[in-house]
Amino acid sequence: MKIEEIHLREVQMPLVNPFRTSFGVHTMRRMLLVEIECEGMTAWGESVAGEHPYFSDEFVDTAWTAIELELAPRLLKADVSSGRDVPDVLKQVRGHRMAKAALENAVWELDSLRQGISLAKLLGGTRDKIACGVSIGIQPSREEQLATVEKEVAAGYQRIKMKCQPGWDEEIFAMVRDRFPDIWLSCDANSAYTLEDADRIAAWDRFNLLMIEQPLWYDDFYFHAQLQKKMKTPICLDECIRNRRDARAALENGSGRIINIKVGRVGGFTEALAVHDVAEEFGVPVWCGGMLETGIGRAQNVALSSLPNFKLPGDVSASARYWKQDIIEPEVTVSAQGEIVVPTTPGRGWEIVRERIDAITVRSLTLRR
Ligand code: OSB
Ligand code: MG
Repeated sequence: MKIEEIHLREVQMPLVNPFRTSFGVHTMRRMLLVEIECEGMTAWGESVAGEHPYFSDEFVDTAWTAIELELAPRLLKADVSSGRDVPDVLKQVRGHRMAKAALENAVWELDSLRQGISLAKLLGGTRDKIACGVSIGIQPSREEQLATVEKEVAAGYQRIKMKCQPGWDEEIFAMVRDRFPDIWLSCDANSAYTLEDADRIAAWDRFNLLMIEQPLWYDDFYFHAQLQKKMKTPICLDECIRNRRDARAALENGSGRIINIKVGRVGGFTEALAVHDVAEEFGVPVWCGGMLETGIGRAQNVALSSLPNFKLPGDVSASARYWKQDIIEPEVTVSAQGEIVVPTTPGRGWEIVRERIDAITVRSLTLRR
């Protein structure tokens, strides 16, 4: 496949509710979308890089620059037969994984259209529905925290993850556990703690959490192993897993017992599949993380989540939790059992609404072969 044009755009979408984590608050999402054109077909990808380099070192403007100056020109010179060929085309460029993923995932989508099969099938998915959880941001008050958890449990979500940080942890876990003794409950610190907190964190075993996500430094899995030895609750690794080697090193080292796979964080579907396989080899379950995606990234997360080792509910939830109006149709909905049906039609399985994308586009650029 010779890609003829790559359209890059930045869109800005206000979130229906502010999303607060230990590293900051999102009220609006700035996102890069790429559209590739090839042999009369068009396919889309999304870069999940944030507005600031707070979750990872990439951000919207670095992703834009990397795509414009380095990545898109390489892809436009290449001849690729599938998404699997893209990492090799881009490999001279180090890092910039979220930027790379936007392009690579669009090529996977293109290939699924060309083959007339669903993206899920092309990726090797085996599930016809996926299990959904939610990630709840740090709320303004304890009352609002409890009310939000109650609402999401009532909606049917199978796992509730609570963002936490020092000062917003034990009391919150105790309150929510008390109200819901049996649900799958987890927390995500986004690296808000250090080893000085290790004994206190180890004592969270009393809350019977399904997992504790990335409690320590974003680039560490050495010290996570020391913490994991002290506690029964599995550590789930997010930020620190950049590729299949990290996954293998972390699992050999005992740094965690669960991996959150974010396709942007690992640089695209090829690497996401490889991380999935490494975890499976270790008997370690994975789940699909979220980055407050638009419908494009969300649809692609649904496809990825249909692979067999996605054994725990992901952070892939309904469009309406994020957006007043999503940019795909129909919007992504979750059943009362907390499941999303995996589409079987060719491609991502949800239609792009171009007028809506145009209306929120703040800059765009076309690159040609
Ligand atoms: O750590 O999983 C995270 C959102 C932005 C950055 C990092 C994270 C998150 C989430 C939200 O937890 C998941 C979602 O609902 O998309
Ligand atoms: Mg996380």
